[in-house]
Parts: sequence; structure tokens; C-alpha cells
Amino acid sequence: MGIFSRNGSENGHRGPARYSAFSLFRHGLTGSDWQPAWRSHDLEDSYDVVIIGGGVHGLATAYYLAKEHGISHVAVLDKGYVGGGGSGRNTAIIRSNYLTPEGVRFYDRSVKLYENLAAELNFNVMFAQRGHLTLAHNDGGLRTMHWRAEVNKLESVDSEVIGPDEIKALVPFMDTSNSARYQILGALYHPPGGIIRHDAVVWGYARGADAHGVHIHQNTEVTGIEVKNNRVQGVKTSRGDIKTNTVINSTAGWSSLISGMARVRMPISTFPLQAAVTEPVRPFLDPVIVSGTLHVYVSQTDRGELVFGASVDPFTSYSMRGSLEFLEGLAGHVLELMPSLAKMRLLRQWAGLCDMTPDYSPIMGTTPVTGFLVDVGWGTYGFKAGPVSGETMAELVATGETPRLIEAFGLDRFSAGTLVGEKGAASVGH
Ligand code: PYC
Repeated sequence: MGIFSRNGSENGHRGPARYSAFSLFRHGLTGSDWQPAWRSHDLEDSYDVVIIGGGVHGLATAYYLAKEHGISHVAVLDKGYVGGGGSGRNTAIIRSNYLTPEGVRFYDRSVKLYENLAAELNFNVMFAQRGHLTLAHNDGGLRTMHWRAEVNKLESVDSEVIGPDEIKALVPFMDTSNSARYQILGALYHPPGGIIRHDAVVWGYARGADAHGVHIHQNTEVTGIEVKNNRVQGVKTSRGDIKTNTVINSTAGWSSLISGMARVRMPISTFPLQAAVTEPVRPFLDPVIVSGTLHVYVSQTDRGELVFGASVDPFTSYSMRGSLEFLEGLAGHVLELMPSLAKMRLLRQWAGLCDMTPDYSPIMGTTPVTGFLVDVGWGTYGFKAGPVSGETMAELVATGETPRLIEAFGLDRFSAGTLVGEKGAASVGH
């Protein structure tokens, strides 16, 4: 049985009722209200672990801490609402076709966790493994796709380079002709890749963490981190102070500022990343399409909208405003790939914040301040890593040992010179 027993209780904690066809039928018949998926609590004076950031990383960490390690006296703090940051602003692409063995192994574990997540959380996260295509428009691009395919295969991840005819068979609307302005020479095809309902992932983890006794505190801004003799003592928040020996920085966008509160410097620069969604149309696009050369990625949701994104804006900023320049560039590039989309209308655009590191890999693990841990530096690839980050960060807290999957991503790699260069596998050129 997953996290919820029949009567909704486990470890003496009363959790939500199980979602099922039967409970849907019963609620429909009786008109009774559904229990809230997670509850509000008074802020306690102390917690065993305080996690800053109520996105997929922070909530997954809390969930695995409680479920796998029995550490449930945990607070997740968010200055806004659950999933209101990067977790609600990304384009929900899941894949593990990275360039380095370390990256491939890490993201592959995340894909595996995502594959079982709906059953694990008793929450439909709508993971659609429709395949993922990264286009190559020149010899250099094609070489990188071959490189990635070989590393992927060595790590037992399903990826291969395919040619224009096979691309056309997968995406009939794509202009794969020799006369395309940016001719398509081939693509890295990654069948396990796909898209997911990102809100559902966040809500599912929040519900699961709550069921195991974790306290989720929304509208609770961290204003300081207390450090004495190089050890974490607690956090200050807009709702009061909390004593704790363990703080995890699971934020995106403001992660270097939060680390700065503990006086830990991070090699991170923060850039906005914009995205947009169209009106819904009949399903015609199965795989996710990415073109690094054209700085664009496209997927079609189950509701029929096309979701587009580009590279990060070319300046550091904490602004999350959309711009007309982005839309102009995006529209031009999308039409170079799929000219028949000329009449599509955009519904909405938005932006999120991306914490870029010098090597395009995250920063995870311990820091020079005892008890201050980080799960940050997620650039444009954080959402897909949520489950594995939660699993490994929870293991680190519970055992005091850095799990092998994240050994390569430590902060000390920047002084040791052991970078994990993933720029060639980032979705778009930056
Ligand atoms: O890394 O797959 C990715 C991605 C998609 C959109 C932004 N990053």
C-alpha cells in the first residue's frame, strides 16, 4: 500500500482519504466536500529540519525524509504559495538525455521515480512519455547529439541519433526539407522523455508530505539564518523564529540570497526565462521538440495548447515580466520549424527565474557551515530533477553521507576544478 492506509492513518497521523474511482463516485453521490490536500499549522518554536522553498525540490525532500527515514518533524517554508516559483513556471519537460555520465545517471533516476509517481503519491501527475527530439542544424550540433547518444547508451538510457526522414515520420508538420532556413540534419531521439502536469507533481508531494506529518507553511518568508560557531542554530521568518540544526536551501531564483544569509557564497547568477502558451488545438504534436540553434522548444499539452520556451534573457534580473522581444523572436523561430503554425494565437506568457552555475550542473550537498545544506543552481533544468533531488537530499540528512548520485555536484567542485560540464545538454543555447 502507498502512503495512505484505508482509513487514512499511518504512524498515528490522520492523513487524507485515498483518491479512487470509488471515492469520486461517493463524493459525487453525497455532494460531500473533499478534505484539503494539506493543512495549515501554527509555526512551532523548533523543528528537526527546516526546508526553505515549497517547490518540487523542497516538498519532495520533505516527503522522502518522512516516508523513507521517519524524520517527520520537518517544516517546509515558502514566502508565497506551494509551487508558485519555478515549479509552477517551467515547461514541464522530463528527460535524462544528458551529456556527462554523472548527469545521465542522476536524471535517469528522476525519470524512473517520475514513472511511478502517480502510484506512489496516489495523485495523477499525467506523465506522458511521448518522446523528446533535440534537433541538429549543423555539423557541430550533430556531433554533440552523437556524443550524447553514446553516453546515454553506456548508461542504459534510450537515446539515438535519427535522420530527417525519421523526424518527419514522428512530426509530419516539421519542415525537414533542404530548403528550410535552418536545415535539420538529424536529431537526438529520446523515447522516455515527455511532459508532465507540473502542478500535480507539487500538489502530490505536498499532500504526501502532509500525510506523513510534515508542516507546510505558506506565506512564511525567511528573513535570516542564525549561525553560531559555524553551525546552524535556526531561521528567522516573517512569522517568528524557529530553532533547528538543519536547514536545506531548496529555493530557485533567490538561492544565492538565501545562502548569503548563512554566509555561504554561491557561484550563481540569476536570469529570467520566458515561456508562452497558445490556444488549444487538436492534438498533432506527440514528441517534445527542442532546437538549441533556434533557441526554442515546443510541446503540446494533453489539453491541446502548445507550450513554447526560449533561452534565458540575456541579462541578470529578478524580474518575472514577459517581453515583446521574446515573443517576436520566439514566433519567428517556431515558424522556421513549423510554418503551418502561422495562424496560432498566443494565450499567455510568463517568466521564471533560473539560477545558472558556471558548468550548468546543480550545487547539492553540504556547505562549509555545518547544518546548512543546499539543493540549488538548477538553471533551466530543475523541475525534471525534483524527485531524485528530494530522494538524495533526504538520504544525506538522514545518514550524514553524501549519496553517490550527487557526489559530483558538491559546492567544493568549483575550488577543486572538477566541473561537470552540461552546457551541451541544456535545452537551448544560453
Ligand atoms: O532542460 O529540458 C530542459 C528544458 C526545457 C525547458 C527549459 N529547459
